Amino acid sequence: MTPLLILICLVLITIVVIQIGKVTELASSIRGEEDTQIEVNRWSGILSLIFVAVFLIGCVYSAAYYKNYMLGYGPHDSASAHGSSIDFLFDVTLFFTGIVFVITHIALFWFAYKYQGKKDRKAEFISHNNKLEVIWTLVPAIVMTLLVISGLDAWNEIMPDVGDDEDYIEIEATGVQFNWLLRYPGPDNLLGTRDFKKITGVNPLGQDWTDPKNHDDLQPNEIVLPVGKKVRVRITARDVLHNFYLPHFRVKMDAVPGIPTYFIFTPTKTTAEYRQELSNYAEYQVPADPEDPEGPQRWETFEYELACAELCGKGHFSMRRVVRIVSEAEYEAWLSQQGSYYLDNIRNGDEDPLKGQLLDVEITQHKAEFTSALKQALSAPDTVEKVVPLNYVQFETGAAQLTPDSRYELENLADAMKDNRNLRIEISGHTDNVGDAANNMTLSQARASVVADYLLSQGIEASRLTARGYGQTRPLVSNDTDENRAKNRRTEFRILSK
Ligand SMILES: [Cu+2]
Repeated sequence: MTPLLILICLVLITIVVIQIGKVTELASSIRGEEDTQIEVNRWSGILSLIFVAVFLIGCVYSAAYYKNYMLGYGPHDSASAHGSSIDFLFDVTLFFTGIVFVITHIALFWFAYKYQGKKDRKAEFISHNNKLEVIWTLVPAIVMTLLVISGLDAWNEIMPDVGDDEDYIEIEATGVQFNWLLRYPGPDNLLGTRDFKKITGVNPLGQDWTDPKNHDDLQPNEIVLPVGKKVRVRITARDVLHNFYLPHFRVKMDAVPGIPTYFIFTPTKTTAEYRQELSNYAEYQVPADPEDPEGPQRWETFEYELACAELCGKGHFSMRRVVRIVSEAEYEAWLSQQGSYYLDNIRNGDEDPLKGQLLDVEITQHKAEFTSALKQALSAPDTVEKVVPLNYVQFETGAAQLTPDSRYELENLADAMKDNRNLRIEISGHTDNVGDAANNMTLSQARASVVADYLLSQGIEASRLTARGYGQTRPLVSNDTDENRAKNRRTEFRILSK
């Protein structure tokens, strides 16, 4: 109802204004005020010329003034390999449209001045002019064709997919309301499969946990990439439209639910290098926080960013993510600190279809733990005791019977003995304080011997091995909680000589 009333009011107001206009016109012609009108026309013409001059000078001045804030100018050279071709295309377009912009604005206001209403001046009627029409159709058509062709050329150069033999990193960005979910492939360099039907609260991407490629995938909060390495970003969305936009790298691609797409780019400047570039410009030599004049300057706090360039809803602003471009070594260090999403959040929980099974990724991880503990022990000074835990050698409860999965850790140990021919070790078994101390002693001795027997069966010389049970006499921590008792039930070895 209200919109209808407003509409009626608007229509009535328009009619009133038109009627007043007509009355005024009629009244002035009756009173012979044609001269006044001509004076008004003259002033309108002069003011039009002043306006267009101020407007065009203002355009040029503001462009020059804000140059160092605009992408493609000042310090904002593209930070990716393909970016300069996009910037070039932008400049070419700006050149042609700039010429048209200036000419049409000058012509528009010049005509208003030149052909202002005067006494005895009559409008000329031209039905058509072939020559003019050919010119204003052909010139834009040629320019448009040139722009489109060079645009397609740049597109084809930027968009080919990576070849099989190419060295690249593949990451994935999924737009959700209102967030980017980022995924890295982990050490296997392969992203695992997804199925939207598998999406749950703890599985926001719908990853299929029976696919081993998913087991080492990471879900970091920021994008960290090594400089100079080709990156393929898989882009998709879970709900509404989003847009994956990395302004400094001239990367921009719609993220559409159900239509996975990609963008390939190679970062060419680290964050630190970009900051260095910014530090040369006065605009960035001011405090980043105006409240804190002594604090860091704008160039020091600069970060590349991932933005959503689609107006996706009221939480749109919160989709910003920091992008860090670092050296290869820093990237590797960062990567090694990121935990697998599956192992940290899903493993052995309610949603884990592989609950209780040992996974390849865990076998690899356990081997890495063993290798690093051994390396540390081998390089330790002789004054300290060199003990290496065998965390994944486990026995059936109350028995000296190895669990099937223990073989992987035993293989690690056997390999270490073969690789280090002079290594002599003492294998030791330990228990918690539950049960009879004498029984515990016997049990731990039996367990240590089982490990030694395994090594003997692998061809390791008996002279390099001793096995000893310590029962409950050497707890690592006090036996006060279940967790602590589990830590004390352990098998380890001590390096006697190397
Ligand atoms: Cu969005």
